[in-house]
Parts: sequence; C-alpha cells; structure tokens
Amino acid sequence: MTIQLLELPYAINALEPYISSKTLEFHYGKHHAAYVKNVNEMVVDTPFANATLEEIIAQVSGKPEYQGLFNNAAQAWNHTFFWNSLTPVPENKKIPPVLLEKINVSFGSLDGFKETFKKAAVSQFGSGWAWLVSDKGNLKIVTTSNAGTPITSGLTPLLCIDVWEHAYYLDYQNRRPDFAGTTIDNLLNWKFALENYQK
Ligand code: MN3
Repeated sequence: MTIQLLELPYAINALEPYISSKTLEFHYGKHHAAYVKNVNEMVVDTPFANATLEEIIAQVSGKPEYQGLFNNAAQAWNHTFFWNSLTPVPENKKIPPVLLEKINVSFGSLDGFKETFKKAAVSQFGSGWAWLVSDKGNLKIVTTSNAGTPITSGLTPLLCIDVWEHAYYLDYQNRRPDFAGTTIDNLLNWKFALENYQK
C-alpha cells in the first residue's frame, strides 16, 4: 500500500489573500509532498509496508529507533489535517451552535477562544503546531513541537494551524502573529471541526 498525498480540497489560489498560491505551491507541493514521499520510501521492506499513516504513527511514536519515520508520517498526517482545517467556503466558516456552546464553556467567549488559540500559535517556540482539540468532549487548545501530533495523546483534534516558518514566511515573513490571527479570523473550517467533534 502506498500512502497518497491528499488532493488539496480547494484551488491553489483559493485561500488568497490570506495565504498565497505561492505559499501553497511550496508548502503543499514541496513540503507536504516530501513527507509523503519519505514515508513511502522508509516503509519499504519493513513491517509498516502495508500500514496506514495512523497505524504507523501509533506504532512508532516514542520509539527513538523510528524517530525519522515518525517525523515524516506525523508530518504527512498533520498537513492533511491542516489543509482540511482551512476553507475558502463561507458556509463552512460558520461555527455550529454545538461548538459555539462548547467554546463559551471552555474559553468564556468566541473572542476568548480566538485569543487563546492565537497566543498558543505564537508562543509555540520554534517549529510546531497549535490545535483545537476535544478532550472527552471538552474543548482545549494544545501545541505540539516539530512533528508532534495530539492523536498520540488520546486527544481528538478538531482544527490545527501549522506554525512552522515554511507555513507563513513567504506571505508574512517573521510576523507569525499576523499569520495566526488572519488564519483564525478568516480561514477556519468549522464544518470539518464539527465532523471531527462528532467522531
Ligand atoms: Mn508545514
């Protein structure tokens, strides 16, 4: 079995003006594609040759001898999740009432959620990810370093933002706060978040 690169769920320029087609050409077309290619090369003639990405991640997480495979598999998975966390479709950007209620419980208000999510994205030192997760039905914001992914901690991710520099440098240079704030305000796919929450 070969791990497939997710087909981008929108046109390469669909996230403009917030994320440029140039960024997607590199971030999706080069970075994400490379993680997928690396996984496929690394699992040849191993017990993981027929495993799904989720199975690989679960089986090699925390094992130093498989750090390289974990990094590439988790990055491949995280990026698929990231592209699905974003949407150009206005209908998908509406926050479903059930999630808004949960947001109010966990963060006090929608603004409180946005502030907490942005702060997490900005304060993650170096490369990593900021996530909105469900922890047994309660919404939380967590961050992971490098290729880290909350699915190894028993959390259910709802949305994520990639805060590796390659995610924003072409459009925002060093201004990670602007990238995070713009993404949170304009691109989050709450339809996808709800689908994940209901799993
Ligand atoms: Mn990335």
